[in-house]
Amino acid sequence: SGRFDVIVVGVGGMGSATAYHLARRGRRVLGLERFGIPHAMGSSHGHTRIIRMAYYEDPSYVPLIVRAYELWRELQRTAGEKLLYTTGSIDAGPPESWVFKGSWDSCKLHDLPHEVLTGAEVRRRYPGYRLPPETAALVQPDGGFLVPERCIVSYATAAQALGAEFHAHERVLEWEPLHGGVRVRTGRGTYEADKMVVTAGAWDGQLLGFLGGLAVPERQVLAWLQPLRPERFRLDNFPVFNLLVEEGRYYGFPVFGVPGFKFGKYHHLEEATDPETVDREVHDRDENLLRAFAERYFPEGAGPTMNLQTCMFTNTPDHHFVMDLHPEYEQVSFASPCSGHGFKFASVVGEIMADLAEKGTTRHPISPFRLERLLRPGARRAPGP
Ligand code: PYC
Repeated sequence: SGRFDVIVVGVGGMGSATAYHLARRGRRVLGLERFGIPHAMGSSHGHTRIIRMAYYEDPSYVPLIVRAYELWRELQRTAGEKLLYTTGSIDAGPPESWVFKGSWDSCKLHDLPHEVLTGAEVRRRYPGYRLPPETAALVQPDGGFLVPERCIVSYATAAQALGAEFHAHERVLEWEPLHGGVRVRTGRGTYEADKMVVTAGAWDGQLLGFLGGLAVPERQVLAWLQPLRPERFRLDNFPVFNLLVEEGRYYGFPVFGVPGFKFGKYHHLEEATDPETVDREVHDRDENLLRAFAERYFPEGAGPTMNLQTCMFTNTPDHHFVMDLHPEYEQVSFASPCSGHGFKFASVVGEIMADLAEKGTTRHPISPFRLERLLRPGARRAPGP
């Protein structure tokens, strides 16, 4: 047992960053993680995570992603390790689609460098791609990917060097508010702190009852297929993508970390799940759905299967983030139901959560991500078609 300034529950992408920012500000931090640091049971694994500046989901994410890039680059310097790979990003779909137009709007609004190409032009420049010729594609040069496991290790290591304590394989069983603090009981001990930050991803809803129905875990599946033309799926000639086609919305990466081209479909089979019982095996129906996409749009990327993995999204009703103070106990704050597009923001979410824990407010523009909007009727629809 012991007394801390802040207890961070969940040491994945968001929690490791939160612990680091708090430790850097001189706070005594305890990070509690029920699995290992890092682990592959939640939403912060898989070798690569897209980062992109053009933000079709809503341009209000752009100021946050600009700060996230700064913080990732700072972490790279601290860690002495490359964590962020810049490949450029492509956001493509029918010319009137939210993916293409939303991305273009965010570039125009925030004055981001970009180009607009047709599917045919994309194919000439990046020959691994075979998009329908009439596709509209926004190319943004800052896009790329992060190496999530290394980001977590780097934040945790830097936080430890500043005095943060982490306990892995220690599950939080219950917590209670105290006058001026919190008490947290785990499988191994009881701890008290002035503040608590919950960044437990798919487990947020278990720890914070008010998130029930507002942060719904979903099973997700990723495939890595060996490219038949490996020279067309390399870091230097294959931008990460978000692509809306008639089969749905997909995303993908050049070959990195696994000898295969990685991609997935947003909301795969639309399987709401429970993090305790989620099916982490991959079945033929999962692989068949993904392979059919690659065969049509990236046929030279559709060779033998190299890897298949499951992961989880934690979706809010409108698929925008939620990060805020607890509605009843201001000594408790939470983040990370990020609806499948959050990892890239972990660095800045860590800074925001450190602000909320220290002062209850932040200079960052998080008003679109407050809890209150989800409690209002009428604001609940997911974006997109
Ligand atoms: O934000 O580009 C993204 C992304 C891809 C898969 C999940 N999120």
